[in-house]
This record gives sequence, structure tokens and C-alpha cells, in this order.
Amino acid sequence: MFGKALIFVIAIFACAKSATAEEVTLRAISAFAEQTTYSRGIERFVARVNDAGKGLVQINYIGGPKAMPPFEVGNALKNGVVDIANTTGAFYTNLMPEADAWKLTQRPMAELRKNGGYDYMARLYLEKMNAILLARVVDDNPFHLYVNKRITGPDLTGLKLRITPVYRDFFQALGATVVQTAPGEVYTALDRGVVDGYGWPITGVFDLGWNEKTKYRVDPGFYSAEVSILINKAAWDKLNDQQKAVLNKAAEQGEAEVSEFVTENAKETERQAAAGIQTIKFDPAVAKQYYDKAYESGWAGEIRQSPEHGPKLREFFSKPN
Ligand code: 173
Repeated sequence: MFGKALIFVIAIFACAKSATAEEVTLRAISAFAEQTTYSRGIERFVARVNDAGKGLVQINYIGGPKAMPPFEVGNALKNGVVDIANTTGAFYTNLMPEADAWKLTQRPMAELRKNGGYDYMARLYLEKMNAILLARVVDDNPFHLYVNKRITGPDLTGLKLRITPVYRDFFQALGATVVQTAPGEVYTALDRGVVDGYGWPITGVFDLGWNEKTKYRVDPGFYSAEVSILINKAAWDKLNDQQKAVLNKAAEQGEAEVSEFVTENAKETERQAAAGIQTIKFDPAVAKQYYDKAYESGWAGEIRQSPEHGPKLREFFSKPN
């Protein structure tokens, strides 16, 4: 009797031990401020994984730029300082210039996952970032130019604009002077008049209070903002199939949710107008030139930085005219 009870107790301890031994905790960081538009994807992902992954895999979300400067997130992921990162290609062009080409996609990720575009990028992520792109959680979300001086056409000569690599080639092609800053520095730069405007997507202008310091939005928008959840390859390889399945499912759900941006873009456009941000619209012919120039200068920049891969990415990503 006593012997049986002892075996039972040992068995319980053994189970408990193997359960805790199997549960892996991954560290995640975001290049965007917590609880803002561009961290929403990772925050939902973390919630899903922590719910479905009990006893298997959990994510410890360290947070946003308070924990790490946004332009260092790529490096931290590559070196395994963090296991999971929420960031955009423009923030790690130092390691992988090709990642900034995501902004130029004119096809949805579902199509790129079939046409070879995703696979082509996946090889570059392995080689250059030691990482796997799990999900693109922002797409169908155009960038705009926001300015505090009225412009009548797409000549930006004399304007000093806040940029990231996303906008560099385009704004420079239109004659602007550019200065790169992290999103966290935009408010102060506007407040002090250090810049006359900035590049940013249609959504998220209210997140850090920039609406207070923004007079005009220039239409049309251009490109398609990209924010993705990446995982370090070594961290991924240590997971078993069940753990990988939890992450893959949450990633798939996140990537499917980018469709929400279509309604959100429209809502934010109205919200900006209601907040007093005026729209500068060009004539249709000028608007087309402006839009075409965005892609032409964007691809020229990608190809200049990556003569080997840029042309190939253009074939996968572009929609034929
Ligand atoms: O403007 C930026 O900081 C930037 O490059 C970006 C990229 C994706 C989403 C939001 C902003």
C-alpha cells in the first residue's frame, strides 16, 4: 500500500518536472511604443501565444523603445539578445538593406508566400539576420508626407523632413533635406521647429500626440507600411513541433488580420480632418507623377543598395502596370 502511494507521488513529481522543463519562455521586444498602433500586432501575438501555449511556450514581452532603441532591435534579434522582435525593415537596413523593400510590395503576403517572394526573402533573413519572419502584421497601410508649411506641388526644395530609410530616396528625389529620427523623437523635432514635416503612415499620428503639431497631410499616400514579427533562428530551432505550432498559429492569425487596416485607414483619415489636419491634394496628373516617383525612386534606392537582390525582389513584389 505504502509502496504504491510512493510510486504515485514520484510519478506526480516526475510529470510536474517534465512539464516545467518543457515550457520555454521567449523574450520579445517591439521597435514601436507599447500600446500604440504598430505594436498592436505583437501584443495580440503575445496574448495568443501565452493563452494557447500554457505549459509549452510563453512570451515575456519586454516592451518598446523604453527598453531598447528602435534601430538596435534588429541587431539584438540577430545576436539572440532577444528571441522575438516586432520591427520594420527600415529599422535594420544596416544588416539587411533588402528588408526595406517590403514597403514596395503591391501584392498581399498570401500571394508572396506562393509566388516565391516570401521564400526569396526568407533566405536573406536566414543569411543576414539569423532569423525567420513569422508574420507581417502591417500591410495595406500607406505612408504619407505630413508638413507644416503649405506646398502647392511636389517640389520639396527648402523643406527639412524627418525620415527613416522608408522615405529617404523619395523625399530627396523631390528636393527635400532629410534628417533621420526614431518615432520617439518626432514630437520634439516638430515642437522645436527642427523639421518642417515628416513621413509616417496614415494611422498612428495620434499615438504620440503629433496631431497637435501637424498642419497638413499630403495626398496621395504611397507604398505599404510593413511591420513584422521575427524570431531568432537558434531560438526557433530549440522549439519542438508543438511549440512551433503554437507560434505558427498565432502568426497566421496575425497576418490574416492586416485586412483590418482598410477600415482603419479610412477612420484615421476622418479623425485627422476632425482634428484640424488639412489635406493637400495635387491635380490627378501631378498626383500620378508623385505616386509613380515614389516607386521609381524607392526601387532605384533598393537596387542601388542591393544590386544582387533588388531586381529580383522587384519582380516578385511589383504589380505589372
Ligand atoms: O516612419 C517610420 O518610423 C517608419 O519607417 C515606419 C515604418 C512602419 C510603420 C510605421 C513607421
